[in-house]
Amino acid sequence: MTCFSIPLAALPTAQHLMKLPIQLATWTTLALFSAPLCSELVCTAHAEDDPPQTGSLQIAKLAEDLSLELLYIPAGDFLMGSTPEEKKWATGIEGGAQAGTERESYEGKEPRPMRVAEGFWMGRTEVTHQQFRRFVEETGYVTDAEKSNGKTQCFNPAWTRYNLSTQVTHPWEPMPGKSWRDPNFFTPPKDNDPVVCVSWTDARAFASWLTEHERAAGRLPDGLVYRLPREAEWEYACRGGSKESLYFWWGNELADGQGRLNISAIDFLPDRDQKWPLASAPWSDGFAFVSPVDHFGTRGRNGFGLADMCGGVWEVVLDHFDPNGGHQELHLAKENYRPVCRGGNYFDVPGNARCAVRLGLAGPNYSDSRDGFRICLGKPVNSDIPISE
Ligand SMILES: [Ca+2]
Repeated sequence: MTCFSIPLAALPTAQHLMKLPIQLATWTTLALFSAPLCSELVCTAHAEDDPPQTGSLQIAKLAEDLSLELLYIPAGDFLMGSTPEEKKWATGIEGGAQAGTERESYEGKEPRPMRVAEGFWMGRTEVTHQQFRRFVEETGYVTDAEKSNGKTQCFNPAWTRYNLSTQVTHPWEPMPGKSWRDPNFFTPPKDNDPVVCVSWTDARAFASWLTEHERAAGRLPDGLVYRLPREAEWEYACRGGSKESLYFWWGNELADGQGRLNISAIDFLPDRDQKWPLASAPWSDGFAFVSPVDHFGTRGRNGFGLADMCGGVWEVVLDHFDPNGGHQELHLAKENYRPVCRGGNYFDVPGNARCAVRLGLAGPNYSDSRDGFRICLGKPVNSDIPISE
């Protein structure tokens, strides 16, 4: 077995790192201070009997030169949901979310104490274009958007603006022929961009492949699988270990978000002379669409070392949507199930990129150029959910 389990507390300081040769402890440091991880380094086996500690690193090796990193998150307690004050902020002048909709009610009336009873490893970043491409190259997998009559929702460059006084015209439209390979951004996707235009079904297929891939290589820890996180696992991970009910993983202050996340900021639309009309972050994050994963470095990582939990792309989770709030354990709808997505996206205003924000997608085969995913490594919980409709 060649997976890693390195306690965060054992990390050398950045100054020490400059003087150290490449060794086991340096691996974790590199994972936390740079991205992507230096995949050319040789993995060193660790003692599997050692219990993992917060921040312990697990590496799935997708190819000789391509890794996917996950960080250990111990069992723990957190508060799911948001206060009435937070909901009010979200639709206020700073939060910028549209007032008068049901959207904030999906977070539940008040924060509820919840426990994630089992530790797990969470993807350090969203799954990248390159990682997803590797999966497709090895398996020939066809995403929902690429199937006959398939379509995904992409940005329409002919869109001019919101017309809030008459009919709200949205810039995202169903577009046949578009897919994760070409999400209709203004430049081709880059290897380190988060993959988008993938459905809940596609995301689960990636996770299933990764489980088998790592099992075949002898790297899959006993009793664990790669899968989408449960909704409770996602929100617990997003809050970064905080026991408080905070708007963002860094706190309640929007200004402290500068340099931490990719949301609808004052960046201009490509080839246009206007910013996003609902931009509510008074700074540039450098990107009108997706940014490379972990672009914001240490400042963009939460208390568990996870990057882009708020903003970036929506991250679909395992649970089905309950409009009354998320659940501590996996929630499955009896019919007409709609996967939950979390965290907001590059186009969202700050009020829609909070830790508590949650939406239900149209269905398990729906995809969108704002939606991606992050995987975790944990005990299996979903063996009875069909992989596709
Ligand atoms: Ca995200």
